[in-house]
Amino acid sequence: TPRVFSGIQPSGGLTLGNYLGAIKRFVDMQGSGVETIYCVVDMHAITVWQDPEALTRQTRELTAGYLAAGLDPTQSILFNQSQVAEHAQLAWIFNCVARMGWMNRMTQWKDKAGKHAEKASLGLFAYPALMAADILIYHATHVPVGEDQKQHVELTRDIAIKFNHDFKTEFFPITQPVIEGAATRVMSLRDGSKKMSKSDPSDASRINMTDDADAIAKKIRKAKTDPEPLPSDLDGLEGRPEARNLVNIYAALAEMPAAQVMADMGGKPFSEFKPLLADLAVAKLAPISSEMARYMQDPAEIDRILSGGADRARAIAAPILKKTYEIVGMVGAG
Ligand code: AQP
Repeated sequence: TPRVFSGIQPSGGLTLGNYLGAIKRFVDMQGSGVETIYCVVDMHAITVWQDPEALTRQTRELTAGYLAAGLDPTQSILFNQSQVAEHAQLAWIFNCVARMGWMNRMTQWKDKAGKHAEKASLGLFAYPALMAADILIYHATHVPVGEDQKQHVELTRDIAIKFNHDFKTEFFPITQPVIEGAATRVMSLRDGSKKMSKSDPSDASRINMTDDADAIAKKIRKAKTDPEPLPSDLDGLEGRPEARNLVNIYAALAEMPAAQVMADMGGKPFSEFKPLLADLAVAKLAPISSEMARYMQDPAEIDRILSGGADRARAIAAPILKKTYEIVGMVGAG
């Protein structure tokens, strides 16, 4: 059976980008005859400084977000990365398989380290090797991600191919990225050329999953647009990134193709479209955010779910690590 793995960093609050690009799709894949494993990747989060108390809170909040959005911990495996040591153990092997040049080409590394690469953590540079381990420690076949993570999933494939080649084996599968739907790249509400991101300094650039109805409506009302009304087909969005972004958000929230949104909304000025989008966003997000708040009242229950998930994850990961050590020639693994 296909096995799906994906993760999200507890590096801040969840955004609409994380919800539409990741969580919503994780939930949609659940129970459709595939095995689903979803992770709170706390070890990735600490590649940039995280206040320890904030890391704990954000880990629980992200877990609450997964649950509130409909992830069922009896159907899917849900856990935090640091509880399953096999991720870090396989990552070391992959650090020795991957090449410095491959990491140097990663756009996320270039964006996040910027001109100060010497001051970035070694972990930030090695991030994609840990991500490859996250995926391959389960022999996952499919990885649902947003567009921004495509390059890292491709690197995961390169690592599997090189490992298999170096050790003359076919042990690791060649994983498929799954990048589908209208919202694989949700853009900033202030700048249609930048992705919506939890670490953007401007709060007005994103919708947070914890925003209340007023805040959501205000951010959408103030979202950057151009003065033209909406076109009636997708071609008309060419060269209008802000308009395209709002249409894609609408389509993803309404679960309809973007072309259908254009057919319904074509000709409307933004002064009419934005309130419709705001109402839709509030209707879809408010129940999730109140459910998140409810889960957050019982952190012990969240921790219990994560540790139960970690036990199930470890049961899959441990034999795969053991076999990897054997292939590499580590004494004591056999
Ligand atoms: N704007 C986005 N549109 C669509 N998908 C997105 N994802 C993130 N932003 C968007 C997807 O969410 C998943 C988890 O992302 P992550 O938290 O692990 O890392 P990220 O991509 O670095 O997210 P952020 O919000 O941009 O965090 P910061 O600001 O800390 O870097 C991934 O599947 C990602 O594609």
